[in-house]
Amino acid sequence: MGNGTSKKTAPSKQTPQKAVRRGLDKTLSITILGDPKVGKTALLDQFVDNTFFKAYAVTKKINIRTRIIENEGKIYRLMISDIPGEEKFKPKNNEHITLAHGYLILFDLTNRDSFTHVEKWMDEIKKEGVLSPKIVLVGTKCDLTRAVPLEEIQEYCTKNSLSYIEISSKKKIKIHRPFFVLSSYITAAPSVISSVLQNHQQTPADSIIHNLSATPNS
Ligand SMILES: Nc1nc2c(ncn2[C@@H]2O[C@H](COP(=O)(O)OP(=O)(O)OP(=O)(O)O)[C@@H](O)[C@H]2O)c(=O)[nH]1
Ligand SMILES: [Mg+2]
Repeated sequence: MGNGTSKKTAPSKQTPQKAVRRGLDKTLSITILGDPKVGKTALLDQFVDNTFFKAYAVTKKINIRTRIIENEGKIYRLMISDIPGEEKFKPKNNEHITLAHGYLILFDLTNRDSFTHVEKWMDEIKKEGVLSPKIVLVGTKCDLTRAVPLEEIQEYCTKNSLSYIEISSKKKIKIHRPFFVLSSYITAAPSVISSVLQNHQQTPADSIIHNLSATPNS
């Protein structure tokens, strides 16, 4: 039909989503743990949807959300599981722990018990036999008057080699950082992690976070 010389069709324009998918470096599974009402869902709502709800709605089953981020030149899909804090709504199996690449353990800075219970959430991970779990500790509601002194938290973090970040989902303070810091921690080479942890013994928690994270301030 005489069309042997016709030009090949130009490649179809890629949607940004497709481009991101092609460049996706890895999916990282992150599990958020902590007592009831510490602000797990509020952090996720703010991180994924840029929203904050003043009214408390108890989480009754695992709430899984995803967000794509670019960190240190790589693109990651974060698959984030928000676990009910209430014992009676706890998931029946432990996949949220065994299959996670890393964990955010949240406590409420205005609620001392929720800080004391961090140890319990650490044990939940340890008892599943996760080797060298990547955990970032997050103190929530820093817009309110604190009931847990920073020195005490830092002492705990040094003892347990944890990075620590204080956030407010209500006031949008540092709400991205836990996810970027944990992503860096999960994807870092073992040699980098060990130097990060050594640093951590010597410097205030937030400067470690600054070193780790090539991210926005919020
Ligand atoms: N002032 C203030 N309130 C907050 C903040 N984050 C969460 N809250 C409030 O704390 C309450 C509990 O927050 P949630 O995110 O629902 O708590 P949760 O940890 O998901 O609780 P469970 O689902 O029961 O495990 C809600 O009323 C939120 O509006 C914050 O940064 N500042
Ligand atoms: Mg919740």
